[in-house]
This record gives sequence, structure tokens and C-alpha cells, in this order.
Amino acid sequence: MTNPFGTVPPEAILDGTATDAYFQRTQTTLEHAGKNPHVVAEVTADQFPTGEFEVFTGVADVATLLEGRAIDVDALPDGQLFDGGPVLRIEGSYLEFAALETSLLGFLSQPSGFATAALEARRAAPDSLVLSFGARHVHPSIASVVERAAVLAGLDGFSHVAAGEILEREASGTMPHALLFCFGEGSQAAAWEAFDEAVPEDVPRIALTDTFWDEKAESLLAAETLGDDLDGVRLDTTGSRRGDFRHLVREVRWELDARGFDDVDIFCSGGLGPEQLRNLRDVADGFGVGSAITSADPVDFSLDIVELEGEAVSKRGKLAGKKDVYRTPDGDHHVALADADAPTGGESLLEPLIRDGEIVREFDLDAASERCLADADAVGFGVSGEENV
Ligand code: PCP
Repeated sequence: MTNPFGTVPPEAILDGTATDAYFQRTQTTLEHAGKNPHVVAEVTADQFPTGEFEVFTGVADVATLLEGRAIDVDALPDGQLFDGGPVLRIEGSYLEFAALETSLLGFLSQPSGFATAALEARRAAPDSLVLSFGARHVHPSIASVVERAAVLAGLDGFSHVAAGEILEREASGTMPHALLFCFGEGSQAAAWEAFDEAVPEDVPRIALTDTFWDEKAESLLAAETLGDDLDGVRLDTTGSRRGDFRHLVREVRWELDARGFDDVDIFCSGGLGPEQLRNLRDVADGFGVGSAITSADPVDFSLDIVELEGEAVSKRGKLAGKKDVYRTPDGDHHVALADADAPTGGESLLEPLIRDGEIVREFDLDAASERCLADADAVGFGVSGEENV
């Protein structure tokens, strides 16, 4: 089937033509020269710990990419946090994987950036409902990558329907402003009533209450209109109209409570990041977070040869030799040469991924998410942002 959107097809990724041209030139040159050295190559972001942890993910796609190649690969588990040192290590003849480097790094860099940003949101509002709303900001072909990263980082759900089919989880969501426009100003109650009548019972009744009038007025109207059926209101107030958003949320809460609608939850969305979540988490019940996740910088991974025919080598600025990384009992990340002693009580983190071309690991998103959240606790991820409360 031809690809109408011009995205790179899976076949090109798997056969190595989804690559930077210089790898093809390198391949041609090495074959011409009859060279194909045995190497150890490592994927790293920072060489030494910096004090800033990031989430490692994308490893299942890397396993699919490297399957069938005559190499051994070790990698961090999916969802593990890291701070310096290798996250993945390949051992074998260089030409077995040379042309795959571009795709390999791409599979890791952007998803790990999304997951790290999603974990920042999770940790900023640990007890609130937090949903991923950012699919609209990325190419639709990678919406599932965003939503998977959100689930990995412990968010409570996401909005993208096709991603839900891939991840075998149902997408969340209620109504956009477009629904209110279709009924028109002054007919918000009719829109919410129609929604209540039309959508399945298991869909929460969350009325969007910032479209035409004041948020307090629309929220009270929604509560009066749907009564006990109303689960919540969502304030997506545009930034230019927001003023003091925390005060606005508290005011809506007060006015709902004053009229006996204390069961109605308040959800907020629109340009919210970790700082805003920390500021609102005690007054709002839940959040939709989009660009704070999708605008995350990719993790700056690179792949470097660190051992050549059994000898330690390195590019200037990189560290020679095969390494291991450890989680120490005090929650630090420790980087050491593989033949050095492990730190006392340290848990070695690199695990077999591929042995002689065969994938030797299973992937489970729930287990990876549990690992991610447990490791976030272990290393104190996101705690330094607490002063913003
Ligand atoms: C929300 C809001 C943001 C969307 C979610 C993504 O959509 O307007 O732009 O969140 P972000 O700002 O964190 O990236 P809706 O309220 O459904 O917006 P509309 O109805 O206007 O499409």
C-alpha cells in the first residue's frame, strides 16, 4: 500500500534505509576495505551523573529493530530512570548494526523525552486525575507514542482513540468547544443535555464551561441542568482571559458548594505544566496536559564505540570501556567499568535484551509503569519542584 502521508514506512526502518546517508557511506567504505571490527557500542546521554534523572523508554521498538542481527544487546528495563552512563549496549560486528543507528536513537530519544515530561506532570499532582491531551500537537502517526509514554509515566489516561486501540486501553474525553458552538450561545444547557442523552452511560458527564460566559455562570448552569448526572465541569479558560486561574477555580468550587453541588468535580486544561499543576492540585480534581508533554526536548542520546577488538577506546569527551550502571541504596545512579566492583548494595540495571539476534525479554506496559513510578520514588524524581507550591 502506498503511504499517502509521506511517513517513512516500517520496512525502511527495519532494513536500515531509514538512516543518515553517512552510515551508508561508512558501510560501503568498510566493505570496500574488508573491515568489520568487533565492537562494543553504548548509547548514552550524559557520561557522568548530573543530578537530573530521565525516563528510559522505546526499548521494545529497539528490540524489534535489532532482532535477527548477529549481536548481543543489553539495556535498561523499560521505564527505568537513569542519570548518566549507558542505557543500552551492543556487542558484535559493527556492520551488523551500523545502518540502524539513526532509527535506534530515534526510537529512544523522543519517547524518553515524552515520558520524562509526563512523569514530571505525574509527580506534580500525584493525587489528581491527570490525562494526556497532547495528541493534537504531534504527527498523527506517533500519537500512540505520546500516549504510551503518558501511561508509562503513570498518567490516568489519554485522549487519542487510535492510540487506545494500539495500547488496548480506552481513550478518555467528553466534549470540545465545537459541540457548544454547534448548539450556539445561550443553548449550552441543550448541548449538555444532548450529550447526556447521547453518549454511553460509562462516559463521565464533564461539561465544558468556559465557552461563552463566565465560568461560574456556566458551571452553575451545567449543575442545575444535569443535576446528579453531572460528574464535573472543565475549565479550559484561554490564557488571555485567565487572570488568577487558582482564584477562578476556587471561586467556581465555592459557588458550586454553596448551592449543594459539592459532588461536582473541577477539571482544568489548556497550557498546564508541572508548575501550574502544583499550584492547582489542592483546588482542582483533575487536569488535561498536552504541550507540557509533547513539547519535551528529545533526550540527547548518542551511540559511541567504547571497545574495539577487545581494547577500550573512546571519542574525546566520551568514556572508554564497557560499562555498567547501578541504582544504589540511597537512590543514586552509579556508572562504572563493567569489570570494576559494584557499589555496595547497588542493583545492576542493564539487562539482556538480545542474545545472538534473539529477543530475550518480554514487554508489559503495566509492569514498566510500576517500575517507572517505583524508581521515581527511589531517586526522588520531581521533589526539587516542590518549592513552587
Ligand atoms: C484543550 C485545550 C488545549 C488542549 C486541550 C491541549 O482542548 O484547549 O489546547 O492541552 P495543552 O494546552 O496543554 O496542549 P479543548 O478544550 O478540547 O479545546 P478545543 O475545544 O478548543 O479544541
